[in-house]
Amino acid sequence: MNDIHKHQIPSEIMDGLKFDVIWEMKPITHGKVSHNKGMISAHRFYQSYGKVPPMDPQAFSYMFAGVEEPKFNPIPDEFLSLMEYLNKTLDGPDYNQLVVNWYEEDTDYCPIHRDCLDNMSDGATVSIVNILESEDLASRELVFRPGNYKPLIKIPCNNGLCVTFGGVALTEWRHGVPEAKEPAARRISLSFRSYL
Ligand SMILES: O=C(O)CCC(=O)C(=O)O
Ligand SMILES: [Fe+2]
Repeated sequence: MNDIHKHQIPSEIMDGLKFDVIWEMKPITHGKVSHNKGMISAHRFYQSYGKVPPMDPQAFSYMFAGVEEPKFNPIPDEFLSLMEYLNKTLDGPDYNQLVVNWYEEDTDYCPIHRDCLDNMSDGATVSIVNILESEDLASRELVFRPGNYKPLIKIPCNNGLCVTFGGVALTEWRHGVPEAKEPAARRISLSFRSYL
């Protein structure tokens, strides 16, 4: 696989992912993420489901699950046909973990980071699927930073777009979602991972 691969999720599957239904699943408050400097507030809403990897509190990485009190939330039924589709379609180990991020305000963002690789399955990729409130408003961008002096790779997060990344894009590059520069559609991102 190329390090970043983009493809569109078939409409039969997107039709089963209703924006309003998933928006209702949003936690009440912004969560906290574990960082090398301790727990810091996230600038978006997020929730993790499925396999929770053991957490190393010293690790320099964002860890979206198992913070404070590691616990296992099963992946909600709404997302299972999408996960089965991805597991059937994509090479590599099956996904067993899902982080849902909800971006409400234009100022919500996901800081540039590398995903936690501890206990990630060998040869794993991460797939991020985008669900937008409306196609009439601007889309946010998912940005990859291959290195300090290399140009950024900016991917407009249109509805139904799946961005799959592995190899150095996963293990060495960093990625994030900056604040929207113009009024943007509310966005839900579903990020699938495979942990041992
Ligand atoms: O919302 C996004 O597209 C980024 C999410 C992300 O990087 C993550 O959950 O690790
Ligand atoms: Fe990430």
